[in-house]
Amino acid sequence: MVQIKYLTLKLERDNIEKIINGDKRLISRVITYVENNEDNKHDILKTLYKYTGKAYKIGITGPPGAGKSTITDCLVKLLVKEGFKVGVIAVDPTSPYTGGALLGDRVRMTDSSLLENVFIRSMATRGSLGGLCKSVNDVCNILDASGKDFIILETVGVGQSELDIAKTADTTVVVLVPESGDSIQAMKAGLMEIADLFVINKSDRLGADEILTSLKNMLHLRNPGEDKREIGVIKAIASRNTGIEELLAEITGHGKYLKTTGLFEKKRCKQAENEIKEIVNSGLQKNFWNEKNRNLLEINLKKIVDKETDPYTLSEELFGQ
Ligand SMILES: Nc1nc2c(ncn2[C@@H]2O[C@H](COP(=O)(O)OP(=O)(O)O)[C@@H](O)[C@H]2O)c(=O)[nH]1
Ligand SMILES: [Mg+2]
Repeated sequence: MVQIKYLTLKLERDNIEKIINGDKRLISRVITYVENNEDNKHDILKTLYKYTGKAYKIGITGPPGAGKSTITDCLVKLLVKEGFKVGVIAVDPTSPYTGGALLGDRVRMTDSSLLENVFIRSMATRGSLGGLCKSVNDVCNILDASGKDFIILETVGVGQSELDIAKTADTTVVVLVPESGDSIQAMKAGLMEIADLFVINKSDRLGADEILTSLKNMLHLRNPGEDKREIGVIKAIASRNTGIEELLAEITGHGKYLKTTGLFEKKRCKQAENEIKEIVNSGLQKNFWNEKNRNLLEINLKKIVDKETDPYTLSEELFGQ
């Protein structure tokens, strides 16, 4: 309670300005506060929302071990070198980021400029996916309000969650490796649909050209939808910092394409729609499973197993019908 009071009070005064100017300690505290599902967290998010909208959001997804974190690491360094402020949200428990320290120093840059201009947050993939999407959106908004030019979202591409999280990004990069060759044919349509750009990482290994060809063939068969642009496929060796400048050029190119065709605004509207649905869904869940309904469920479980009642009737009772 003390913390709530402190934050709300401070937010009304000068701390808003500190967050907007990128005060790391305060940003960390606000994120933790929001992640912990504190009751008045929406007050904070409401206040910060009007400062959002400036950050360009890059989603990086793909199978575990494909090199997403290594690519993120290189990309962050390149962006900072070009004078940008960057936020990273890693929705992957195995991501090697700790307290702002990035992986090995592959690009010459003083640590202080990284420390000053980069904010990294790892998020646990705790339990429910729905809740996770909302938290990612919340953290994105906080980082956006804090003046980041780019936000990189790293998600491990294994299920529905990263497809949902990809909806948050302006440009979604799907990372594959030569070993993914066989699975490309079987690749979920979903992953194909969310990709604005492909990276064949670990091109130092055998099979990179083969996967490049089969991917391009597949992309020709793809239903282009509204986005008529040809999808870029880039080869990279992230562990040697190779292909990263090309990747950034493709991302920037995609962003420009979206803006000149009017698709960007549409995308942002779609993102807002998804965001609102996530907030409403999480609110419904929270309100619905109140003590009364949890008890009603509890006392009826045995009756369902004994066939004295059934799940359908019980759901109707829960809905108060
Ligand atoms: N041979 C090779 N190894 C790489 C390359 N990029 C990353 N790696 C290595 O692959 C492993 C997994 O990388 P990581 O970035 O953690 O993958 P993530 O799980 O997708 O985030 C690490 O040991 C990296 O050093 C590359 O281009 N070539
Ligand atoms: Mg990773």
